[in-house]
Amino acid sequence: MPSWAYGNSGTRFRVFTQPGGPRNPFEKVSDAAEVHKYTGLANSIALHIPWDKVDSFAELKAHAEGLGLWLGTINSNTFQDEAYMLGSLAHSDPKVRQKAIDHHFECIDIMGETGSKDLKIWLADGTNYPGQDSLRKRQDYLGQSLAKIYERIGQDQRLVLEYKFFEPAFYHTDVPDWGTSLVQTLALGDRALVCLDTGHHAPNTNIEFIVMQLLRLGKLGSFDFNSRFYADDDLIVGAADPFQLFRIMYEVIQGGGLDEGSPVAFMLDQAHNVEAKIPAQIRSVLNVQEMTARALLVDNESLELAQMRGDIMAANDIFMDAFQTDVREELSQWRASRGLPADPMGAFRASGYAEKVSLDRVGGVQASWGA
Ligand code: PSV
Ligand code: MN
Repeated sequence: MPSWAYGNSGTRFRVFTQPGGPRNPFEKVSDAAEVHKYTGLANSIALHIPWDKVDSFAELKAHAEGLGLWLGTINSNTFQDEAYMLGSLAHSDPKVRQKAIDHHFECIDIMGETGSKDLKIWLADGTNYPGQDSLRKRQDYLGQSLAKIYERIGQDQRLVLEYKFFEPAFYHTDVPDWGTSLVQTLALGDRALVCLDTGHHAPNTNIEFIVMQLLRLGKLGSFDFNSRFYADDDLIVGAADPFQLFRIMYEVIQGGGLDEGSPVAFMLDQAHNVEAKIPAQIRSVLNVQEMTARALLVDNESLELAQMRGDIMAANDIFMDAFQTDVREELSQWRASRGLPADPMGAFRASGYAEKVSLDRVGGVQASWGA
């Protein structure tokens, strides 16, 4: 789960507040623990630095562990400092690049304290106008900066490089696609992998193909799950297109991404601008579970036979049969058999947690996207 999903967020038009919003990383962790409590599926929370900087990460870790969570991926942030207006790791000024590299060193130090395994890098670097800067030089600078960061990470740690085709840069982005992330991480080494954010592709991109290819190459490090109707909407995963989520999970399963010891870290990266945040995270986790369960139902033996016969319609029927199977009742039973509530959304609503925190959290400033 992303810590930032619990704070207020919004668009450039307005960031709306919600009653009971967390005011610091400790309260974000407490909210995240609610999601795990009712789903049994989300036992880790990723932090964003500097948004989640605290005086003592040991204390934050103890707080998380006390609630049954561990502190997961550390996300760097080189997109909110004045110095980064024209880029960070790919900036043409070596002083700005060094500042961004130093920020990543700080993130690596924090990983040592939190016990985090992954350093996730997403860059806002890019240009708005043709000719604004040299595409080629920036790519070389990026490679050099990443190499310095990679050198610092521990043997049991990884660097995951996230791509995004546009925004905030509109003409070119320095890591726009999985190909660029792949070549940059291949140049670094085995502990550098690609992060696939499902919202970071042009409309109609076949994301499951990318999933298949990265798994095939052993280079899929992590997911940022969310869904989109138009741009990088960061909506609840599976809300816009459950069938796409099913197809992605099918390729994950086929490629060994769900196997014991799989290198794939499954994360949500969502912003709940107007909906209640904890229920939105519960719904997201359940959507992934549901589409995973359906994808596990594909009769692969019959599918392979149909594929070998060239029987297009039979193959498609087998695939669609699994997608169209309602697994909700069986998942309720699965939960009940583990001492979890059969209906996590209902159980959270009935718990009174939302009402309680809105009464308790008096004073202070609510955390929001950017703090
Ligand atoms: C960028 O759009 C992104 O997907 C990256 O993962 C950032 O760290 C995150 O969103 C911040 O909201
Ligand atoms: Mn992301």
